Amino acid sequence: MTTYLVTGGAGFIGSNHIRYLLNKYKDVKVINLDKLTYAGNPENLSDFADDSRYRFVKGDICDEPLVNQLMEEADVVVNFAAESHVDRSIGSPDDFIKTDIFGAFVLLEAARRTHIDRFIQISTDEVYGSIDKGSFVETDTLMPSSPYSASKTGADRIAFSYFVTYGVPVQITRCSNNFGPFHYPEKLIPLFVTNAIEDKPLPIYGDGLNVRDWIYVEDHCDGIDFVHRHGELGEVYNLGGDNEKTNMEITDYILKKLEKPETLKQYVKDRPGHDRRYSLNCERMHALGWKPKHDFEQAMDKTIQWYLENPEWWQKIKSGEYLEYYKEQYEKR
Ligand code: NAD
Ligand code: TDX
Repeated sequence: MTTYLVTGGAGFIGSNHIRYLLNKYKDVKVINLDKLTYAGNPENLSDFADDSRYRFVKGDICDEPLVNQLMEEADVVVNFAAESHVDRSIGSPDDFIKTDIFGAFVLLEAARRTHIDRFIQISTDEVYGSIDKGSFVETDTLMPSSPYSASKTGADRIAFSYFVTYGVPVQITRCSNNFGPFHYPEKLIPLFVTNAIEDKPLPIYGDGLNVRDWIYVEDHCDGIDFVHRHGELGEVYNLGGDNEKTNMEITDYILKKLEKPETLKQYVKDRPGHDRRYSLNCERMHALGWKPKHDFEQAMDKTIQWYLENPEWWQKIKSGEYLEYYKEQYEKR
């Protein structure tokens, strides 16, 4: 029996990862430690509420005593907990520094003391910064350019230092832009899909020609698990989807699929320090035998369909009611 401590498991990728683990492995336990910030929603895992293998703990990864206590039970840590939205990091970076850097440090310190089997730090392609031509390999210089990506870089390198200095069995994954179900509707794809459904404008930053590489969230989860099973300790692994698209291409795809007019496109002021292009070279993962399994268009169609079929999930978030409601529910326990 392996016990996972998954942090940030009430968010988009963390909840998909917990679902992936519980569906794939019978003999696992999963503890989900999540602070339930605006981005955390325990409803994302309501299908596992009665599963004895799953336990939710509301708490902060910066809370040392709590982290120490939970670490005693854990064999494997997967650290998703983070402030994750670039635009918010531009407005108020404080929580990014606290959670993304200090929180990772608290987890690593606890892991150092308890001798766990594995610590997987979920990093991001944004740590490399922008690239006009070619693709980043894992050994390239890190040049993060937003408070978000700089905070993630801090955590990425602190995790590495805990491997080199203390022998904590760390692995680091750097993934590209995810999409799929339970994606918070402040990010490009879920925002544009839900706005288009409601006939609201789609705010395109700058000229709309910034490029992101997109990966279906289930492929990201699969890649993390593959790194755990087959990767080396102390290594970094790029996880890309091999689907580079301009934001305009994404916008056009969504409008066409939902049969909505071009007039919903609204050009707005650019994001300050907006990285032009992210691109990952994933040869290291390919050489190990891993590739994403989902076709981009099929996964996009599945994702759009999920938002069409689950309006109650995103309408609550967009109306702001949901957060207060859930905080109250958990405060009462
Ligand atoms: P998200 O914002 O949807 O979820 C983050 C979760 O972390 C939320 O449930 C939130 O409540 C929780 N959290 C925040 N601060 C916390 C704290 N102090 N203690 C405990 N829990 C806390 O983010 P996401 O998109 O699911 O991203 C998850 C991770 O993956 C992040 O580390 C992010 O940097 C990384 N990542 C994301 C992408 C992407 O495209 N979304 C790509 C690469 C890497
Ligand atoms: O309203 C918008 N209009 C727009 O043009 C939004 C929200 C975004 N954009 C653009 C900015 C980016 O070029 O779309 C692109 C994608 O933006 P986001 O969805 O905010 O993602 P990004 O900034 O690329 O970061 C994401 O990928 C890497 C995640 O949020 C990070 O957590 C992850 O590390």
